[in-house]
Amino acid sequence: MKLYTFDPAPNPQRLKLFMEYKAISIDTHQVDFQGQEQRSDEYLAIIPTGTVPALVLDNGDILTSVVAMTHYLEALYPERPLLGSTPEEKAAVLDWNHRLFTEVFRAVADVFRNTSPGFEGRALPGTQNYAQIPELAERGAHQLQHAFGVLNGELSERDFLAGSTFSMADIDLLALLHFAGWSIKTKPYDSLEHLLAWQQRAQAALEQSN
Ligand SMILES: N[C@@H](CCC(=O)N[C@@H](CS)C(=O)NCC(=O)O)C(=O)O
Repeated sequence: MKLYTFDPAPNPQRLKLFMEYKAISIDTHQVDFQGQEQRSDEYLAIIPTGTVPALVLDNGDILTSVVAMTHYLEALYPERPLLGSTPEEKAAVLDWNHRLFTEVFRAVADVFRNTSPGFEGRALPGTQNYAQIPELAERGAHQLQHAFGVLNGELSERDFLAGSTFSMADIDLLALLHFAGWSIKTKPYDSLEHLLAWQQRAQAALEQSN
């Protein structure tokens, strides 16, 4: 098995935290984002999506989404489960994964990629060149603030996102807050006390892995 990744990027970060918590190590190649290695002919010959992370399995199959990689790895390494134990927990973790990825990560990425000079003409990851659209950045900023409020409400009712147990849903949200902090300098307002208290709790649970 071989992992192609670039640890500081947000989706690689989700996978990195998952692997650290479960003490999984895999032969890894850190892709040179600075040098645009992910768009090179050599990289595209191995990973046609031109994205990271990507996991090449021993049978040659390639996984290009964190959700698939975590499901595969959890099946191989069931200790310290992060994807839920009961049918309800498993469904809740997947539900949060989908909501956070399609709505909230997307909102932060819309702001970041449609405003940063470094992403001019590359507003979406992958092999195609897309122009920046300033209105998407504006929409993303609103969407993110709305999502923070919704999350604050949800977290007033339970300790962790998917219930009483720390899970991949919490890792996804921790990675998302980190991403929003460095990329678009946005963090939840102090008034969102349940979200901020959860952040402390989830960070402590994550660090128990070390
Ligand atoms: N669908 C992928 C997301 C892959 C993705 O968007 N990766 C970004 C880094 S966070 C990327 O490869 N960007 C390359 C680029 O912008 O050229 C997943 O679920 O992990």
